[in-house]
Amino acid sequence: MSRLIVVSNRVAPTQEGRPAAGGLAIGVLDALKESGGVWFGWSGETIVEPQKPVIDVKGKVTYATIGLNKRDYDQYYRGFSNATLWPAFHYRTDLSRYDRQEYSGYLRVNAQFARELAAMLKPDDVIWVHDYHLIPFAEALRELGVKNSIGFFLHIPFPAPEVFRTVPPHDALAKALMSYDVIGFQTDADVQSFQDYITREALGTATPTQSSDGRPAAKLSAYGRTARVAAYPIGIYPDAIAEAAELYAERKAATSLRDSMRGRKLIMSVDRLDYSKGLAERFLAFERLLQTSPAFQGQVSLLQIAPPTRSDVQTYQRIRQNLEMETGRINGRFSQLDWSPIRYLNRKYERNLLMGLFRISEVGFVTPLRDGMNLVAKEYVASQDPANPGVLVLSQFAGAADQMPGALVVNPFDTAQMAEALERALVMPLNERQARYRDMMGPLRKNDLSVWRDTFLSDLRASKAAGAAPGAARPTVEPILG
Ligand code: ADQ
Repeated sequence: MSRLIVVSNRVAPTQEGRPAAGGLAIGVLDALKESGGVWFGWSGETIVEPQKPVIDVKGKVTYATIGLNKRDYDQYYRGFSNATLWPAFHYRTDLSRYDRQEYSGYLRVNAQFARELAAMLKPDDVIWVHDYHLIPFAEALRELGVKNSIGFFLHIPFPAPEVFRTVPPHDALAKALMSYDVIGFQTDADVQSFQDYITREALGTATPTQSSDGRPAAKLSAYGRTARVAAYPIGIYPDAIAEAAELYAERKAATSLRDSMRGRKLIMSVDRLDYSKGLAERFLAFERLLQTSPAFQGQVSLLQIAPPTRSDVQTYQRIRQNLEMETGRINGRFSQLDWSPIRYLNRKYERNLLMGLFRISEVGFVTPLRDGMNLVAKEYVASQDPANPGVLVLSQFAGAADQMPGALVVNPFDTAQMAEALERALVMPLNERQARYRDMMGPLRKNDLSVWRDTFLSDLRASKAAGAAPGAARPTVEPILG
């Protein structure tokens, strides 16, 4: 089998079994170990002098990581990736800012990464690029003459064309995406948004086709290029999570939380501290529950775990301050001598322990305003005790909502509806909880993480290097870079 080359902004910690490893890390690492290959990306460090990739060989997997200088970090990572693309793709055009220099830095880092990787490539390597930091990566490789199959998976939503068009270099970004042979999205809605942009804005064409496992896909042609697009919803390994949850629910940290609840119910939320996750709206819904159904006062607490991320991006500092204020206000309003409504913890926890905490909570409250998939929702369900499962309250705007038929699905912009769903979850009878749990565990097992990885890779391996699509090309306007 040809080698697999994975390219992602951050390369997962090379020590295996690290608790912090998330879905991407686990899924990709398994595939790399199977076929052998290279994992290439930013080391996470900022450097002063330019350097060549640092190579670390572990069995069949070679880790190639490269540092970024301060300017690259500011422009490529903090700037265009996280202050322009991330907010816009999560429909927060109000928070998205555009700066030509930052965009120029984004292209520059992609081109630099492409040059470094090109020097390591063999002709039959298959390249799998991840996420919004690296949209122009294939185009940069193609400019260097690389003919290998290159696939791209977008972990975050692809916005509706009207929203995508608010990002000034939208045309260049769409053209860059079309340099990939396979473009994978989390949901059918994301595929549709990209397809709509390509057919309406880029005047391209779309032909329905099938994925290697028979699921619907489309062949898009535009900018003189052809790519296959499909939804590949990322999954988890539910049985491994269930096992970890059972074990860790009996560890000291989980049992002391349970003891501290003294028979009260627990609503649990875990997110990176990010404005897309809807934390403030969630706190307000919980406040409304306490206000409209006072019988719950003193009887239920919300545990929100949210470690800060990207804390050097200004909008992230603001959301943190706002949440601290809201927690203080709600706790001040309702706390009793021996009970506070919200426990808000700004830290990371070992993954397995989180699964144990999910298991001892009655409700999983996962209400992002927009989310590519949201693995926490899937992890919450997989962690439950089948004999006495908790209830998932899930935002309709998480990609996961498509695949979780047993969840109580809510609109996170509707505080009253969220409060009602919490109440319903807290009093739901056992047989209904069990039925809902079963409705979700089936699909979680059927579409686990290996299915995500294997269907994407088999589509990618089946693809040929991008060819010209006659008649689909049109001249594009190149952005003027400052
Ligand atoms: P994220 O936005 O990071 O991922 P999510 O899918 O929820 O969101 O994944 C977070 C992961 O980090 C989960 O596995 C969770 O258990 C873990 N985690 C969260 N908080 C933690 C904490 N306090 N301590 C330890 N671990 C914690 C992006 C997209 C998502 C998409 C994923 C995968 O934004 O929409 O689902 O990629 O494609």
